[in-house]
Amino acid sequence: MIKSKICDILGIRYPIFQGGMAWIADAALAAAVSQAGGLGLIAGMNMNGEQLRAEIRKCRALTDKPFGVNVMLMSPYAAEVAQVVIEEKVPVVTTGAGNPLPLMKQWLEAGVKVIPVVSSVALAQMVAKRGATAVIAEGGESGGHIGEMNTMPLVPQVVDGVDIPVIAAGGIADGRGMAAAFMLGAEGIQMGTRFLVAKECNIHENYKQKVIKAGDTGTVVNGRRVGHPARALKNPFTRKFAEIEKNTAMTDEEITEFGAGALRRAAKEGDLENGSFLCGEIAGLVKREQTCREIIEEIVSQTEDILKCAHTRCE
Ligand code: TUI
Repeated sequence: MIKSKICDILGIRYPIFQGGMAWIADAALAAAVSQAGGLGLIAGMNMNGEQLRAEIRKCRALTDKPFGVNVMLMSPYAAEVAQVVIEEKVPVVTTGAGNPLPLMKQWLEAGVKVIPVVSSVALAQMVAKRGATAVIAEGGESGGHIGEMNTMPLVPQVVDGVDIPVIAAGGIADGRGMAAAFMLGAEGIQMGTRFLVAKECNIHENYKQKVIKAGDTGTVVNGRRVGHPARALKNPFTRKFAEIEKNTAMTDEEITEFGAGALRRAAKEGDLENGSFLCGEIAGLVKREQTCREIIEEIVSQTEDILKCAHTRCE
């Protein structure tokens, strides 16, 4: 049975988190993951406070299991979303794309558990000192906004740097990845890409088909020039983005403007030309649509099998 301290801390069956993917992770997906024994997360990024409140209530109607909200710290709604999390008594928040310290005190005082995504040991230590329950060490193999480091070197260094549980993220989509995360000292995993093709994931069918068809070199990172690197499936949008980033005549503001609305165009409209299909490097392993329960049970069973006979691999 794959279980770790974080399961007891959060009251979940398996130490598997679903990434809080903007425009994607809604109440239906979060509830399905939580019902299957993982930790479902609603993405707060694309919602204002009242929209998030409605989504939280919808999730509560679908599951009595614990679920959380992901607060994207660069969102213009971060402060109001942070307040709604408290008012709605959401038990756990994850944060992304920045330093959560300014919001942490109010959450901790309200009894909300805080699990920040970190992309360095320094940030992990800072949030651990200020009361984080755990950290998610997310490497640059992930889809969406990424930091500088990759999962393999990041996870063990964060594990050595803090004495709270570490959840590994970035490049994990099956039991091999989960077992490897445990070997690095993590006590759980977070996955986004694998859940993109969950039956309960309400994204446009074009998005799911692009993930399923992607191979090992199917993703690319754009946005480094403007300080917002993000990994997405290659398409006309990412090619155009790469061109304009190289163009010194374009200002950073014009580049940022070019990216505006692209996540919605991908997730909701399936716009293959102008959408940004955020996706991790592990997409090549993701080959079919399954329910969240099938995904989670398959990964748990694979991980158990691998860990049971791990020693035979180096005899
Ligand atoms: O947040 C994510 N992934 C995201 S957010 C998003 S929406 C967006 N769209 C366009 C541009 C930017 C964002 C799409 N995907 N993942 C969590 C994550 N957080 N990955 C990396 C980090 C991170 C990076 C630096 C966390 C903290 C950090 O600290 C910097 C600091 O201020 O110390």
